[in-house]
Amino acid sequence: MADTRTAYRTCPLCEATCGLELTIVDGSVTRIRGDQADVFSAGFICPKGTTLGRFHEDPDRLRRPLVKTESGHVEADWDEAYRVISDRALPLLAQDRDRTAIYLGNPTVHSLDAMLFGRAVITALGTPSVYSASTVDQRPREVASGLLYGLSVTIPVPDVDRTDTLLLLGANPYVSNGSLATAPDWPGRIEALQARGGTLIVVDPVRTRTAEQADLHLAIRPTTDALLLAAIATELVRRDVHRPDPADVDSLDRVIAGLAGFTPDAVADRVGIPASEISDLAERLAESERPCVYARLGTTVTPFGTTASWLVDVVNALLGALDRPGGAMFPTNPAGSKNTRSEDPHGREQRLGRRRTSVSNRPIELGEHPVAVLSEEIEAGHVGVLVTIAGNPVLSCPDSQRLDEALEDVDFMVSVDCYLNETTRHADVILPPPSHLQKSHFDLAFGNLSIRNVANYSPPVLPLDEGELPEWEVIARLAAVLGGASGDRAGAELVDGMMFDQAASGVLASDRCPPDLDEESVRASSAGRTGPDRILDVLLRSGPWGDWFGHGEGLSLDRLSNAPHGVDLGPLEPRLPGILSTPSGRPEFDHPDLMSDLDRLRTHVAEPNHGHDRLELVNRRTLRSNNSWMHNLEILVKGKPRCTAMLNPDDASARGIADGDLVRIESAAGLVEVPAEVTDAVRPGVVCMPHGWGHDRDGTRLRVASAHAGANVNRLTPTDSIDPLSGTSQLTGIPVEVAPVG
Ligand SMILES: Nc1nc2c(c(=O)[nH]1)N[C@H]1C(S)=C(S)[C@@H](COP(=O)(O)OP(=O)(O)OC[C@H]3O[C@@H](n4cnc5c(=O)[nH]c(N)nc54)[C@H](O)[C@@H]3O)O[C@H]1N2
Ligand SMILES: Nc1nc2c(c(=O)[nH]1)N[C@H]1C(S)=C(S)[C@@H](COP(=O)(O)OP(=O)(O)OC[C@H]3O[C@@H](n4cnc5c(=O)[nH]c(N)nc54)[C@H](O)[C@@H]3O)O[C@H]1N2
Ligand code: SF4
Ligand SMILES: [Mo]
Repeated sequence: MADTRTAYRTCPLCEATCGLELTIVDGSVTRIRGDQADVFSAGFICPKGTTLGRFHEDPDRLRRPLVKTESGHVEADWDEAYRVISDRALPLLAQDRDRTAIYLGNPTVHSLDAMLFGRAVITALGTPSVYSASTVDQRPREVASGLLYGLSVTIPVPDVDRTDTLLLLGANPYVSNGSLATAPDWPGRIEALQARGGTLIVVDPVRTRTAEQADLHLAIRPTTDALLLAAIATELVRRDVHRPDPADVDSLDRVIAGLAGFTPDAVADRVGIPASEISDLAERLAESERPCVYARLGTTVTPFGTTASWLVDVVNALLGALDRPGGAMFPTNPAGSKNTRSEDPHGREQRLGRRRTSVSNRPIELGEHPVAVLSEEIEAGHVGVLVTIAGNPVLSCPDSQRLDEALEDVDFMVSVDCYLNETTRHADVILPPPSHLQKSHFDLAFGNLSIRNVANYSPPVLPLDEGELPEWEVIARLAAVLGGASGDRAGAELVDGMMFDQAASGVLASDRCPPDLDEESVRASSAGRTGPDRILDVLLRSGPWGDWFGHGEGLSLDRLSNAPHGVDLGPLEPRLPGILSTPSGRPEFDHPDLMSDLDRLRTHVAEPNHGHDRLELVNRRTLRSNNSWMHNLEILVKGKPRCTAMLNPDDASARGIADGDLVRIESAAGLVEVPAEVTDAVRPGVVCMPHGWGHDRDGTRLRVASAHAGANVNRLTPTDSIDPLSGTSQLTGIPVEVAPVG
């Protein structure tokens, strides 16, 4: 008799946090489908979510540590791997802890273990140089939030379920399933918006799946969203249809004065949208009862990412849509976050650019070096020891060829990763986590970004196999070794104890801690648990919906463990001014660091439009990819190649390029060759490639991915163009030349 069971868990692959229903027969996952009873996703799932069983079984997925030798990477046991780290890294650390760096990749945010224990590695390393995928992604949004609201985690999200006019810029949630706006089933939610008579407007140089669904698609020129938003703002004011919160009128008036001159007429040619259409767009937003503006990746990876993010909030505020149901609202993280902990709205003044990198003087914001400088810092000899956790910067970071070469110069590199891939092949030691189905899951980060307040915990679905360690322990042992302790179970327990103490002391320091709660009771309540689950329990119980260790009805890990489909905490509620942490106690719309960027924005109006000799390169995502790392699953890569360059028919015929021809794309940084896909979905002057491909390097162990290698778009992106406010790399609107090969 087969042993068949059903398990439920949240998908850890992307921000949509879909509930999954897994059928497990004799210890193997035989089916994954959407969990119809999940309180948030109600059965929605995408093709990636069904592959977690295949990922678990992928023979290329690492089960044992690898140590680099003269003849390549060889398996080692855990003790030996940590001994190599201690033998090789500790002498380097003893010389100079400043000559160290860490890179944290995107899946860190999706891993409870890595979220909680990655910090211990940073502390143990004592490094001043933290890098992450944020500076090739959302950092401008966070920097804008830091200035506007006092905290970078205070990010407004679109209230998709209640809006009646949604203006989406630089986002393709039909494919990406959303970002900085956690919502399973974006397609269903957008269709529901339209079914209730609402409107979707998409601004994107490409007619994406999302744009196809839109009531109106405006094909903007890349990098110019800040100009469009400025023109919408001036137009709302000119028509006298703005309706801001009275408390914000003064600061918004100063912004409006600063925006004078950014009229629809003035920006139309540069943004590539007729002035009359910009004016109509402003009118549509103003006439709507519950408008909402939301912008994402296409607007942040530009030289004006921070300014665009700011102007999104300015337009929302002018529309009276900020912090209002149906507008752009602030979630309340059930595991707590900086914006749930303090009742005091008055924070310190924030200023940008106080710290700078050593080689090219780039801003270090929110404690992180822009990843664009990693290669130059290595070249300058500043990185003796490098740690990467869940990242593949050799594919995901600008001028990837240069970084690939620079990594050879790092004295000692250790990676915590599931694969021997383009990045980890440089590592002296690779420490593999178990598969996602073997760890517990809770989305610590997405509670800050969720369009509904929801809490959902998943225990591991499959046990660890012989010789595997939980991910938190892999990372905790690494922290222990780098901190000079032992790299065994005892070392991990030491680090675990320290991380728990930190969380427990946070409880007692909280404004909301009941007066009779003492440290003893906090400790006693977590008895029997270790690792991330123990810390998570403390965070939940002391969070905004917490049970305060038996003082109320609220959330605890026990309660969530008994709710496999999640706990719905209701729609978002207005939170201003309570969550602000600014000197004025209001949003600082006229923050001087933001206002002072308007002169630079003015010069952007006058910059020449590319589009004839030189095209502008933009990026896309594909439904069956997840950044760079799911291409080793046959089911996701089979069929026609997805790594193509989409070209407008006019641009293609002007170059003698036919659909399917191999083309050469060349930028100041490098060149790639990919098949052309001729389509009027891209606006003239634009060429569009997906990111995350290029699995053609030697020394990897990705048998399926290397058979579907594709080309790496980041061979074309330069390191020298960044948003000077946030340090984020420009990845879109890169000038390129495109020609047929041969
Ligand atoms: N299937 C899949 N889903 C994913 C991922 C994945 O790799 N695959 N990655 C996940 C991650 S890490 C993230 S951050 C999210 C990102 O999710 P989204 O923010 O939705 O980003 P993209 O899907 O890349 O869509 C960005 C859009 O911006 C457009 N664009 C480019 N330049 C400009 C511009 O200058 N202005 C405007 N207005 N638009 C522009 C592009 O054409 C593209 O359609 O997706 C997540 N989800
Ligand atoms: N040109 C261009 N470049 C881009 C983008 C773009 O749109 N265009 N998008 C940017 C964005 S938004 C992002 S977020 C970055 C992503 O950039 P990265 O985070 O650097 O790259 P990923 O491809 O997500 O690599 C994830 C790595 O983590 C490993 N991994 C997966 N799950 C786990 C886990 O649970 N634990 C551990 N320890 N390892 C795990 C995988 O094997 C892989 O090596 O790329 C950025 N780069
Ligand atoms: S949309 Fe994202 S969370 Fe949902 S199943 Fe797909 S990968 Fe998983
Ligand atoms: Mo991302």
